[in-house]
Amino acid sequence: MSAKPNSKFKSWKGKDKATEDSSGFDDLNPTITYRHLSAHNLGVRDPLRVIALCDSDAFYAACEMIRLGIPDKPLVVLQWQSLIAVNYPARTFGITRMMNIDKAKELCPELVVVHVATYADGEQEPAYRDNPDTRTHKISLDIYRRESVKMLQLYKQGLPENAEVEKASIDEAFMDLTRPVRQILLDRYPHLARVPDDAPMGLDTPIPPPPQVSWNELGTLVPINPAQESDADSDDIPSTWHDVALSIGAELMEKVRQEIKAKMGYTTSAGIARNKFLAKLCASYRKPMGQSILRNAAIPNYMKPMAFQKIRFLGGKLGNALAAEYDVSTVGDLLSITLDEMQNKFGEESIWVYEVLRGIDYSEVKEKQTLNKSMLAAKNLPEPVTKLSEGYQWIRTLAAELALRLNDARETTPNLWPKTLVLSARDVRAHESRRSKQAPWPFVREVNVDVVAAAAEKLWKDLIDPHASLKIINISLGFTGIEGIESGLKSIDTFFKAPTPKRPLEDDTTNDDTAAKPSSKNISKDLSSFVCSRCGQRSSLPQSAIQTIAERQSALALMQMEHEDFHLALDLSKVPDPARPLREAGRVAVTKPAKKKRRKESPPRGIAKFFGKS
Ligand code: TTP
Ligand code: CA
Ligand code: CA
Repeated sequence: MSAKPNSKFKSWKGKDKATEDSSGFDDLNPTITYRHLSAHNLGVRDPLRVIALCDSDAFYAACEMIRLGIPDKPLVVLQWQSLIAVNYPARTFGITRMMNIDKAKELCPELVVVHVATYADGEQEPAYRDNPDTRTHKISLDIYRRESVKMLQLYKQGLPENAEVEKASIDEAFMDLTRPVRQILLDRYPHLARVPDDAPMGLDTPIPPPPQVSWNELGTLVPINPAQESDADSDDIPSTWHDVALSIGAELMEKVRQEIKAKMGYTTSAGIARNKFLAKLCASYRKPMGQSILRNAAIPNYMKPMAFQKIRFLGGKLGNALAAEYDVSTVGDLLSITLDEMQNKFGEESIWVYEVLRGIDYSEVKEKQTLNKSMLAAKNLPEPVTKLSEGYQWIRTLAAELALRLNDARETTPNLWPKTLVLSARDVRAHESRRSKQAPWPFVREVNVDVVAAAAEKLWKDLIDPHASLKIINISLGFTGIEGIESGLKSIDTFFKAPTPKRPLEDDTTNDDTAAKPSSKNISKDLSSFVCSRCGQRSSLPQSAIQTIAERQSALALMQMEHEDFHLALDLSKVPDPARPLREAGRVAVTKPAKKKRRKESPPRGIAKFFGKS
């Protein structure tokens, strides 16, 4: 439960109109009372909130350095012709991600060039090759995914249990350190844990002034006054209790980053601040091997010179519209615009723009369900498939990837059970751009390329008319409805313990006993529709598609998968970044608007028009 804001915490309540001089940075040094310290869960409005974002340095390149046992050599990772990762030694030669590989070799003749592993037709495992063939090979990012999973586990193990860890991309994670920091703070300053008998306002009495923080060894401070030389300001400016909290967070991060280095060999960089947006933003302030701390007092001067179009979601049409409307480019330029004006021009929901410009972000750090409900291997074909027989080589390649992904996932969650195998193909000429077939997946423990390929080939034959002329440009193969051990086993149990209590749709003749149970709480009881947890939209199956329970479930799973594709496409269209071949690496995360004046979880309305397709 969040504590009721006391009347004297005016800054907790919505914004007053921004004034020219305050610019709305009005909550940088909130008064901390005993009530704050005794409250168990102030959530995202905790005035002593401490969030960190930890990102691996030159991640894919680091994975390859460690795999090859060459710690200090300049190295780049190539995906076809694009440089996708450049290690720090290579960066000293002026090599950048945008560069052409020949140019990179020219700058550094001893450059180690690793092409990402690829799957070739019929191979069960991806392999490293110097010159993989785009026409027959498929990229494998499996080793990076595996390292990523291990690293996330180490973050969780290395931090106190009450820290929250959320994977943010393949090489980064957010950590909410507020609770462990609070505990350490109260241990170190036990006088804060108890309201003194003579406290004039009881629980609402402000706590005594904080000690001066010594930031040595804790990281790089983003300066409060960047114009001044050196970090002299850190000693002169009295610390706040939030600074004390940040410094404890920095200790925790230092420790966990050292553990990652010791156990896995990776160096990381972290940003530590009062929310996710700022933590992500300052994580790249000093890279590599650094942690940067953004004190509240440093927020205004850090934000003001920033090009606002660099901020996620302000990079696209909305950013362009703001730039055009006011003919400006920096955050500072936009601070004189009042909330009212912004909302009049860009809709009520633009409060999140107003807030983000002031470094305010109330999004939560939340551990996502680590279990992916679906797994997809897809390939854009270099040459279109024009007849049935040409598809088999790709199906085998995709089957190999899918089998490996499932087996990898089973290493962390044994007995993962996908319920459905879905094959889909996109024909350039067809009216319906993507056609699919799916089948229930049996509970087989041994999943290998042969088993998956055999099932997929069957689907392929069902999908493709041998007499039709084809022009298929993309094939994807996926597992959907993946469940973990407990639910899987329970389902099998109930299968053996017939008769089971009535289930709403037990008109089925298949033996897919779990099918009666929606795999997700978002799926309607009668398996006719699901509600997307991201946009709240309900999608229903057409009546004709509904036959057996297994078919309903497969069709729903497919619909969910396609709906997720749609969100992915939408996300990508919000952050135009054509130079990026892969989407795994995170950008500045302004996760969705904060709550005030907002409709619950609904997508922005007034500003929605700025997020459409270009
Ligand atoms: P990043 O974290 O953006 O970059 P990085 O880890 O290589 O370097 P830095 O030290 O600056 O953080 O991306 C993580 C990985 O994601 C990167 O190693 C390779 C992959 N990636 C791509 O495949 N394509 C891209 O365009 C980007 C940006 C990353
Ligand atoms: Ca990185
Ligand atoms: Ca990253």
